[in-house]
Amino acid sequence: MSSENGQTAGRGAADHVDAVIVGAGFAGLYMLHRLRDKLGLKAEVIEAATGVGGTWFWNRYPGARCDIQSVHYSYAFSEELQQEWTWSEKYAAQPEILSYLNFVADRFDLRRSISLGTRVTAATFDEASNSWDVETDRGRRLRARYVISAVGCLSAGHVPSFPGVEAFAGKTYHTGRWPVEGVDFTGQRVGIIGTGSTAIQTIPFIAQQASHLTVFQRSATYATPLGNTPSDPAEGGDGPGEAATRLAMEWESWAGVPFPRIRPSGKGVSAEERTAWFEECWAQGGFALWGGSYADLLFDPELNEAAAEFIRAKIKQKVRDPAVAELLTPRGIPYGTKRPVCETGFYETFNRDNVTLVDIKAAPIVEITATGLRTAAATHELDSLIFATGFDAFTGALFAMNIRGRGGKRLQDHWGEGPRNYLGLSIHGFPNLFTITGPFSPSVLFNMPRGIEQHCDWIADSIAAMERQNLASMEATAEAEAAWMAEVKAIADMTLFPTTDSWYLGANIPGKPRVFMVFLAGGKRYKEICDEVVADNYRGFALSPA
Ligand code: NA7
Repeated sequence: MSSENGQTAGRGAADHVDAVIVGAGFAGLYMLHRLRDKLGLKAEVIEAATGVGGTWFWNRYPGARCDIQSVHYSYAFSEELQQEWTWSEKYAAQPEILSYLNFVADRFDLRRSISLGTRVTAATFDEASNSWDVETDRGRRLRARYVISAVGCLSAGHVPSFPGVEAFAGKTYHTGRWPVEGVDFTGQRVGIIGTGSTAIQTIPFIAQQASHLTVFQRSATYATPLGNTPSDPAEGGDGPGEAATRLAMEWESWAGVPFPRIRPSGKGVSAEERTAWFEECWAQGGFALWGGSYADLLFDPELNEAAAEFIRAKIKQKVRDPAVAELLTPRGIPYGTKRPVCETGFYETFNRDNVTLVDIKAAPIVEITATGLRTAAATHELDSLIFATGFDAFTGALFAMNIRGRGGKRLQDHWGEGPRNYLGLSIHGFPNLFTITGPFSPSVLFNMPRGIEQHCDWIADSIAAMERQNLASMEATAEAEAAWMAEVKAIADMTLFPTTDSWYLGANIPGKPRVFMVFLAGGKRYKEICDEVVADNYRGFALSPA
């Protein structure tokens, strides 16, 4: 219950701000800059970690690296920033990206508005004052007109509930919560559960350190070579004056990463020609095969199967033991409908004497014991166990904030049958709450910094419009939400994506409603829609005067 001065009965006084931003990664840092430095609002970032960086603060496992080129995986909002920073590698590693985000925090004097080591424990909308009451685990309360979630899509780690895990005498780790001080596995018998993106990045590194590495695989993954190199200034793209061209090319491409040589269709193309083109894309590295080969790769099952077969043949060439190669070979799911994975020495790691691959689909994990892990087929003695088991994507971190909207309704309950929102940005019943790269925006299937900047700009412009027009609240209507959900679903259903169990669908979390959570018509189309909504006087939003 709130009183007029923003105090809540029985609790301490609230600090009044215009906006609370939750998270200090790529999204939170730029959102703060926009609101505080461009709009002149009193904005504060609350961040659970002890440093800025978000994903790149937490995911410090050996081998962590971005898999779109560094020059594209950067902010574009400041020409000066772009000139002041030079990436050392084509695909930057986690320490360098973290340094970059720290550089940005200093460059724009952001730290003075960021509360580190502080977690939001509740955010409750007060209908009487049209503002949010935000509580933290440090006992602080903030009263804000706007709350902006910059918590990221993949920040709530998922550790499956294997029986006996608490009995394990060794150390356990989750790749998404890697110790800041690092881990030395020298001489240890290490187990890793999972063969998704993060496992595929870290396995080659851990194998070099551990006395033995046991990889527990449930599903094989299609992985293509990253092809990282030191940055090559001759390649261009980040010189003075090149930023505008690069930005335009990013927006022209479906995933925000330019592949100008993408071919429109692989239909009717001879097998020889396809293979030759796949080979070129393979050599190009990164997401070239997935996002730069044929525009209908993720629509046409027959073409997709040809790409899948191409990758299967490559795995066979790389892995010496045919039985291990076969186990590492994905079958029965279209290529690229789970998050595409880039690798560096992953397959070759299974040629090492100190690495064992264990099939936990054939013989599932039964329990974790004090000294290791028991499957239905064997017991594996381990000193350390790594969970590379992914994230409760999109919704996990939002739910963790205990968000309550109109009528005290909890977001968890409101989304009991699955998340729903408008444009990925706004939720009916939760006024003045904005979600950067929320579910149903292009988010993880678009260049994240580009999508983040577009969202932050849109949110900042909308808040500016509200302030100008003296509006008290802005909220998606139920009708707009329903129409958006239908549009996102209709687009997804045209593709092969929903045919595969993936975290895009929530299928990796037991009991999570299955809803495809990414807008798939590309960032450019998405941006056009967001701009049209504004031009149409915020079509689909209820705007309430103060
Ligand atoms: P992912 O890609 O979700 O991979 C998780 C892996 O863990 C995957 O191999 C899963 O197998 C495996 N997993 C998950 N739960 C279990 C259980 N219960 N038993 C056995 N194996 C399990 O997570 P990542 O962290 O690698 O990557 C997430 C994103 O972070 C990535 O896409 C980038 O965007 C950054 P499954 O395939 O479900 O059979």
